[in-house]
Amino acid sequence: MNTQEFIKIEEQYGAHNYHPLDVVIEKAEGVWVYDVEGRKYLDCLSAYSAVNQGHVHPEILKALLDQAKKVTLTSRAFRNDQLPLLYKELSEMTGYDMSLPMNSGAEAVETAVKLARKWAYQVKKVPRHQAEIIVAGNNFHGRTVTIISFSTEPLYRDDFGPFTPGFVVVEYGDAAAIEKAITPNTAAVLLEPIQGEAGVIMPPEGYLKSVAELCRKNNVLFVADEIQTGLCRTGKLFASQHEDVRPDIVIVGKALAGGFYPVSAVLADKPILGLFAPGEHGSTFGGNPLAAAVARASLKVLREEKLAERSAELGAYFVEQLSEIPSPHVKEVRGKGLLIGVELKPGAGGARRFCEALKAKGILAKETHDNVIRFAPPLVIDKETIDWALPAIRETLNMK
Ligand code: IF1
Repeated sequence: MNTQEFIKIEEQYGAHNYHPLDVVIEKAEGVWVYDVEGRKYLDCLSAYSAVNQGHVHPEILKALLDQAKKVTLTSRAFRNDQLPLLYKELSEMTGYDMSLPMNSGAEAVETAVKLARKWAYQVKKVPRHQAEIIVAGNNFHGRTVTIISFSTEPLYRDDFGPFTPGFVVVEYGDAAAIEKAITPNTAAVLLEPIQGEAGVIMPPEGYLKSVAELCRKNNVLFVADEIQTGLCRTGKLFASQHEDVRPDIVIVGKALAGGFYPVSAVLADKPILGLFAPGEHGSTFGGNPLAAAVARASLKVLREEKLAERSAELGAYFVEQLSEIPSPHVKEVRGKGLLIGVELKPGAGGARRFCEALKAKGILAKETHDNVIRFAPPLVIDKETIDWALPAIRETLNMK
């Protein structure tokens, strides 16, 4: 079947909860993906930073296959030989005492919300069920009803009420707004160190440091959602490390399993994660041996291939080259490591048409929030490939 035939079937039988580019991918390797008609594309989205290690990384594939032949799922009613090793390796790599494994990013965010509330009631002695969590406008933390309850994007919220209470929205980047919003019932501040979906929005220099200081002074937990910005994407293991900030709780997902399997986790020290008692929280697939084996291999690739350093070096180069492209449409080029956004001027006609044009030139990028083209290739990209892409990007950014 060809592209159109696949699209026709998808449109007929699938819910239309996405508006994807009309490219039907059949296989992928490293930074390249191939469609059903054999066309080759540079992946500049990395499945929203889930394949930082590159598509179908051989070492992670081997870990998946070797484990899948042994045992894939035991449930947490019994123990397995992979999860303890993942716990230990996550602790050694991130410096947090403990972790709690889940599957999707949203499930890990929900876990962090429950953990912050539990800490508020048991440790901070906030009156039960009155805990407040401060979040930022234009946040994106997932699609569950509780998470969209604190979204400010009507598209993600409308028609999905009634909403979960207990969340206070403040302007992203304004530490004073957080200080004003803190009450004796505040359990936590939940932030993305860089707002991905909002359009690669970087907070002002020192913002994260100020928020961490405010949290410390007011006995409030600082929760960082590093599901998209973490695991080397921005040039360090965690984006919060660019400001030497160590959040109380860190949420990871996506690249934690290199694009092979949904694996997420909440990281924290024992005084916080030690609060969960048996039976209080869980998941059928959370921490299964296949997930743990894949996650262990994915973390090993991040370390051994020094993907944080690579992201920092090649991201700086990519941003510098993009910034030098003269274009009547570009308003700003911004990014940290290989998480890059090209914001277009309002009169440019929207980022979608530029992504369509890039697709025709063999580059797959995704618009976010109408006017921003996100460039986030797998961190295994090399300078030669960036140089290969630049002329096509230059031409596209100068189209009528
Ligand atoms: C979609 C966005 C990106 C995330 C952060 C939690 C989650 C995500 C910072 C939830 C997930 C994905 C979800 C996917 C598209 C993509 C996305 F456009 F939606 F916002 F990356 F920017 N925190 N982001 O970025 O993790 O439950 O999906 O595993 O829902 O369309 P998940």
